[in-house]
This record gives sequence, structure tokens and C-alpha cells, in this order.
Amino acid sequence: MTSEVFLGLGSNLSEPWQQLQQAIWSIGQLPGCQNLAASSPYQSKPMGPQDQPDYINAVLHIQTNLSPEALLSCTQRVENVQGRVRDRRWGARTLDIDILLYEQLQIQSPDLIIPHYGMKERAFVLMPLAEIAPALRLPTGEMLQTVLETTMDDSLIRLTSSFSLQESH
Ligand code: ROI
Repeated sequence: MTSEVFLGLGSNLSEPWQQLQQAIWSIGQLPGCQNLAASSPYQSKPMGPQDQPDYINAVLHIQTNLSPEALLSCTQRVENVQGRVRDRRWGARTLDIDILLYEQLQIQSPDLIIPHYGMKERAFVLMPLAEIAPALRLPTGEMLQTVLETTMDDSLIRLTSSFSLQESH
């Protein structure tokens, strides 16, 4: 059985755009995963401590036969391969991959909260998500468009470059 999943990607260190592009390629290569669509990249001011570079964020739509837990361990491996170091809370990072939505599941376990706990307050998640899934309904029953209307971030800029879903050789 395959499931549709939306992943949130973010980076603000070591060539953030390249970090996201590499992550998209790596995720597309995971066993049982297929990339369906990627949003544009979006630039924004950091949420949290301001003494760090601006972020680049994007949302990736995939199809997978991995369970949420198996997908999490795969995306954590991709983060680690790209040099993710976990130090201070809400500090700068080379790559962050969040499972935003997994079909219409709601999961609350110690390791995994789906839908992602912060997504409804984060324009840098909602805007790219709405770009590739404008008619989405959240598992809580709300329409994405309705949640988006109440979330503002004046610093958010949609960049014109686009990601490729597959590395070409
Ligand atoms: N701020 C922005 N703009 N984008 C992010 O992806 C992001 N990720 C985080 C914190 C540190 C909360 N701030 C962020 O984890």
C-alpha cells in the first residue's frame, strides 16, 4: 500500500538551496519512495533566535510504502549524511526534514507528532504547501487555505528558481 506524504525541508547553512536540492534527490532514492512534486524555494527570516542566517524552505510531496516510523528514520539518515549537527534549540542547521502530513493520519508518539506540531503557525511551511496542494484539507478538518489566511510572515519571499525531482546523469 502506498501513502502520500508531505515533507517540510529547511536549511540556513552551507549553501541552503543546494542542501534542499540534494535532500530532494536523496529522498527520491530512498527505498519505496517516489517524488511527486516540489514547491518553489522560499526565503524567510529565522523563527527563533535572530542571530542566524535567513532560511530557505520548501515542501516535497512524495509517495511511499514506508511506515511513518520507517520514513522518519530514513529522513533522519538523510539529515545526518548532509552534516546535520544538533546543538542549541532552534539554532542554525544544514538540513531539517519534517514529516508534515502522512495521508490523513494523526500520530502522537514520543518520537513522532503528525501533523507536524508547528506547521499551522509557520507561513514558511504553509505557503509552499499551498503552492503544490492548494485544495488540501488537514486531518483536523480545517482547509489549508483557511489556516493560511491567519498566518502572516512579511519576510517570506518565493524564489523563482525551481528544484528538479531527480538527479540527471
Ligand atoms: N525559521 C525559518 N524561517 N525556517 C525554518 O525552517 C526554521 N526551522 C527551525 C527554526 C529554528 C524554528 N526556525 C526556522 O527549526
